Amino acid sequence: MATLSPHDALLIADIQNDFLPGGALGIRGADAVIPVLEAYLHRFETQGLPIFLTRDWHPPGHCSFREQGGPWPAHCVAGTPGSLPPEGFHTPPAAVVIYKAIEPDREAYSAFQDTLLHRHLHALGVRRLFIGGLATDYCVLNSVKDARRLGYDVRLLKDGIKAVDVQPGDGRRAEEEMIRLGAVPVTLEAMAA
Ligand code: VGL
Ligand code: ZN
Repeated sequence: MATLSPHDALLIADIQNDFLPGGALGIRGADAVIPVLEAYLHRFETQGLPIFLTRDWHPPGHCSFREQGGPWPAHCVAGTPGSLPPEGFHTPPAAVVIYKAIEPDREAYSAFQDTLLHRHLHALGVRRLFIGGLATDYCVLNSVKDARRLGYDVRLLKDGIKAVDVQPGDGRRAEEEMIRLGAVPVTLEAMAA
């Protein structure tokens, strides 16, 4: 796999302040993937290929929050500073933003769950999805699972993902599972410019 084709699209999950170091659900080392993801964005943008960015976009009191008995500290409350991409993160004007987990009583890690992503991709004739972002063991894993189930070829941005690792090894196991499901790992370096 070297060059991009007209049926490719980029999907980047949850580049939002709350998932970055210092955020409400800060992922150690997540800041390091930002320049890498920006480089992927640039590649897809210059080739005029579709770009999708997800945002975890919870109402206050979302069921995944600890106060509601969920597993996470409150994070990515819609429209708050923590829900926004970091200052200076370049969002290509043509990128489509997919808001997920917007219902108070439903958790949704996958970019496909309760969203129009599959319809967008289908309408654009996308067959192969390059998937990266945060977090490897939640949004990325579940989005890759759904993408494979829906019949997309998947390339996993190995150098553009980072895990929460609630249990040590969660990220590694998620990567193994995605590869077992047919996702092919790629790096920026290995992709022709
Ligand atoms: C996610 C933790 C909490 C994710 C969302 O989409 O990766 N992780 N909420
Ligand atoms: Zn969330």
